[in-house]
Amino acid sequence: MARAVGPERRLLAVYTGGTIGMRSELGVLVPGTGLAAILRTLPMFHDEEHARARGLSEDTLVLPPASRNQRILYTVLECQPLFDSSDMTIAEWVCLAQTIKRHYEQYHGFVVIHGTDTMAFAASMLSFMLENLQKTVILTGAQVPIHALWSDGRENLLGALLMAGQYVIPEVCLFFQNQLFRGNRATKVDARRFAAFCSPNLLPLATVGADITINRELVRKVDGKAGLVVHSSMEQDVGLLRLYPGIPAALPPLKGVVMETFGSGNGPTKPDLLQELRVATERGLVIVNCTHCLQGAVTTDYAAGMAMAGAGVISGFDMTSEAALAKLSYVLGQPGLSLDVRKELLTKDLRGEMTPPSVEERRPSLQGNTLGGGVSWLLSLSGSQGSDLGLVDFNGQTPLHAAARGGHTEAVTMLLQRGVDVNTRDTDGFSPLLLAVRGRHPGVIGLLREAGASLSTQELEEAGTELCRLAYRADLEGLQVWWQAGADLGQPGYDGHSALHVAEAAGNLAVVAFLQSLEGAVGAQAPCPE
Ligand code: ASN
Repeated sequence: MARAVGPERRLLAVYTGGTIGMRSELGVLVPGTGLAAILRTLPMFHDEEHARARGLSEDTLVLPPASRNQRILYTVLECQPLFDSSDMTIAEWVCLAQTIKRHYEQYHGFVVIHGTDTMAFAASMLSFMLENLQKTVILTGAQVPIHALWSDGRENLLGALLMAGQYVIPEVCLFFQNQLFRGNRATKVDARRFAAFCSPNLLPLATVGADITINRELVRKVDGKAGLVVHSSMEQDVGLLRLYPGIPAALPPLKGVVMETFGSGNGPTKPDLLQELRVATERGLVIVNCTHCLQGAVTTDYAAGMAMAGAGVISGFDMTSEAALAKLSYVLGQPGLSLDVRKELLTKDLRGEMTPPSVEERRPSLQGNTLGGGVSWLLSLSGSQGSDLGLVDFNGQTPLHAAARGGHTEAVTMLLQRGVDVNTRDTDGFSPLLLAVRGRHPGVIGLLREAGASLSTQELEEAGTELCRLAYRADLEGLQVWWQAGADLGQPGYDGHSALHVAEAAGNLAVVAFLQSLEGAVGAQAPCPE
């Protein structure tokens, strides 16, 4: 992101329709032609005196000076026909992307004037179609026609022109009510208010007030050398399905579906629906899970969310449904990719459209207790007898539990040398080995296993669901520690599916390869160290 330099910045404003230029006919609003002519009459949009002195051509408008040394010149390209954006389809958005490509070298930036109803879809689609974008593209529009006395159109359009003219923000953005959003993060939330859009899971890239505040760290960086690529081959056979309580087990005949689920990605767990989903995903239907909540992300915290994952539904994390639909169309439209590669692409952040969970967030949270910080105290007890070291806290946890949970190899070694019980259980039946697995401490796991520790039957049986969860999240490290601790990686989850099955369904190739490399071992346990 940089402040644009140079005395003149040239923009192309592509006018596709929408309320901003609409007129009333027989009491209803319809798209109206001649937006450039209206803008020419408004001094905030055109400095006629400067245009004449500069000898600008008829089709070029020029803004009054926004800064001392820079002028923003722009040309309005009116599409034929103009649309209420409710009529826009992927085909129109492909044309739009191609128009930008055709004029890419001629202009410094682009403003797309679009109806608001499907503007978030349009911005999402364009973000996937335009790869290696190095120039600013901003969509904007209005809730009230620009020629009305009280209209948001003037501010929105002027703001979009100023932002695209004065800054290089190499992204597809959406400008509305003084906020510049990443286009594939925005969604329309109000049918009438001027603050019609929000970006529920990402802060705005910029906010305009008396000053312009840019969130520089959010703006995507570009590969300086790569040229613009337009992906016109988008899959049209994709759709959106919103779950509702009691939904029957029938899926639409499409190639890709964005499923809007409840809460954090949950759905009904009735067997016929899960079976329908499983059969469909195995047949090759690609289903992406997005929450129908405005804010938040898809997780597998609930069995009802895990069931979706187990049926082969891919997590859309915190993507808006608009972005997920556009991504699905883009990924399924790419020629020559295998189904597994397509599924893998869907789990990746391609254009800043989603925030996949970090490794830290994937880790199970461990609640500390008083013993957690007492390792130095423990080491100071090196003269104690084994019986003191076997004392328990109110959860029935021994110092070995605490040391294992915290990954303190030195303390574990000392405790084992003092002869503490390696298979001691707390009041929940958890062993130090299980806590070391949950804390991902391979060093401690190795020490405990060498000392003869093993997971209990209960711990082994309950591992199945956790293993499926890790496989779904492509969490190899998590799976490896379970394997090291002697868990049976073929142990089924609560719905009868194994980690391998879940990884295959989710297209997590590295996990599939790992589990297959244990072939013969999956269904058995890691050998116990001598
Ligand atoms: N129906 C209009 C459109 O999307 C709504 C608007 O632009 N405010 O074209």
